[in-house]
Amino acid sequence: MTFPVPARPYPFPFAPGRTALVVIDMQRDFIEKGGFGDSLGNDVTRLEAIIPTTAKLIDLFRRKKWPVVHTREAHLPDLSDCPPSKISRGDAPLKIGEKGAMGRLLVRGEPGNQIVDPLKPIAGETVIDKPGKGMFWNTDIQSILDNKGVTHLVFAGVTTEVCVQTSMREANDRGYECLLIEDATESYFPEFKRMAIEMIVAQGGIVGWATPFAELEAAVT
Ligand code: C5J
Repeated sequence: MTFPVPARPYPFPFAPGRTALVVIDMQRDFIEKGGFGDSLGNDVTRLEAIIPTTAKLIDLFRRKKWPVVHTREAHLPDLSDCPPSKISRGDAPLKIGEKGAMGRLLVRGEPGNQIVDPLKPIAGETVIDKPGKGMFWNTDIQSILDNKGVTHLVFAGVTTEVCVQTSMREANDRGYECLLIEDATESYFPEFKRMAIEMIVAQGGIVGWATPFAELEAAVT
């Protein structure tokens, strides 16, 4: 059974009981000063603006007892899961694995690698440490979703055109129906966010659907 959620490019077929929320990389490394995003020269304050809407979205899934998955972009302390090309790319003053204001950048267990307090996972929710931009590469997410009978994914998180879009494209290729919540995702570059959403919904939803949180909330309550 599905019911329609108003969305672009046409209503999203929401499947209660078979839909998981995926919150991508809402970790301090990307959202707070002194983290990885900051070290790359980005204005990180743009990203914290979506925390309240993302919190409402998570709360909606919790109230409905639908699955919530959190991801973190995170590497093993010895960086054995991080390609050298990913470390050397760019001219940032601090590289992945080096010590910043919140510990080693993008390394599991470090303070900067934790999800921001207002969106902290609770018991029973899945937390995936992903070494890539996409959530399927080198993770257990596929079997976790299969075990829960999930066929539909609602996406939130950062950044829209990097880890969110990559994960959504990976999910789309694996047969999941994917809906992006437009005001629960953000980019350091407003134009990239806008264009990423346009790319997702173009050509009849070639990657998936997009809608504001209020449309989903109204449709499911
Ligand atoms: C980036 C991400 N932008 N979570 N990671 O490097 O989008």
